[in-house]
Amino acid sequence: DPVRPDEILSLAKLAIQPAFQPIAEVATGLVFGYEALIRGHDRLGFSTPHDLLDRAQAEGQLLALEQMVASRALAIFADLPDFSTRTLFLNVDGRVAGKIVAYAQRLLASLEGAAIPASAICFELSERFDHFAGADDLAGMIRSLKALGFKLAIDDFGVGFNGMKLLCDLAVDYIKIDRHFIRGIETNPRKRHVLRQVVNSSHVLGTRVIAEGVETETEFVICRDLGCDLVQGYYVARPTSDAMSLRSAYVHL
Ligand code: G
Ligand code: G
Ligand code: MN
Ligand code: NA
Repeated sequence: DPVRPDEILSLAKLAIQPAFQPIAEVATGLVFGYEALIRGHDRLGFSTPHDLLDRAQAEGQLLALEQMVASRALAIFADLPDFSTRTLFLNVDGRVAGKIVAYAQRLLASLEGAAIPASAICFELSERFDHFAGADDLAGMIRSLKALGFKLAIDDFGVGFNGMKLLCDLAVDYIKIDRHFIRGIETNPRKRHVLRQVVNSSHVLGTRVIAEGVETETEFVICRDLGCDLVQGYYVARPTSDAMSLRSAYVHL
């Protein structure tokens, strides 16, 4: 259902400026894409992402907020050099699961204007919220989004409720391994075993693996050696709103 003008007006009191965090290809150090992360403040000051999302939800404006983040993010993305070779990762809250397909269809129009193909956009669906599994027809929703040309990722993989089920049931393009599995991986062989198996299963299924929250060189090396395709985290780059620092094609790995 369409966003009402008064919803947009109310959200306009918030200054929303997404930060971008690069996601790098392990094999090359090439910047594969960016995750857009909501950042915002109003006259009361800065709010955390969860606070912003919860407040929007309480006011019935969560979808409108997601759309606002997406449109700001698209504008930043389309301004980057070589954006046409990169992917923009957009988080979508599980609480708006039932409206995602309509949202994605509206997004197509903005994408056309910016000459960005749908295949350059990857929606991150968090495993953390079981709302996605509660959506009437999750597999149908994923198929619809894929039919429109979009990419899909399961976010926070491993700490939610449905990760294995989602991996089995759905053809997603990426899983994003939650940073819980990366933290301390150098001293925890159990984490290394689990990550190795998840990577192997994913690859057999045609899904690429993004390791999140990679903070140290040691963590990076282990993720690389265990076959992760892509890495994201402070070791690679911090989220930033400074467009200049997003202009380089490579990160140092
Ligand atoms: O950068 P960080 O602290 O910003 O993000 C905190 C959490 O908020 C993460 O789980 C991230 O996925 C989520 N998040 C960040 N931006 C958005 C957004 O635009 N929409 C949704 N639904 N979640 C977001
Ligand atoms: O849930 P999601 O994966 O979307 O979370 C993204 C969040 O992770 C953002 O809050 C971002 O700021 C944060 N983040 C990104 N890289 C790192 C990292 O290396 N370590 C930690 N602790 N958080 C990170
Ligand atoms: Mn995410
Ligand atoms: Na995550």
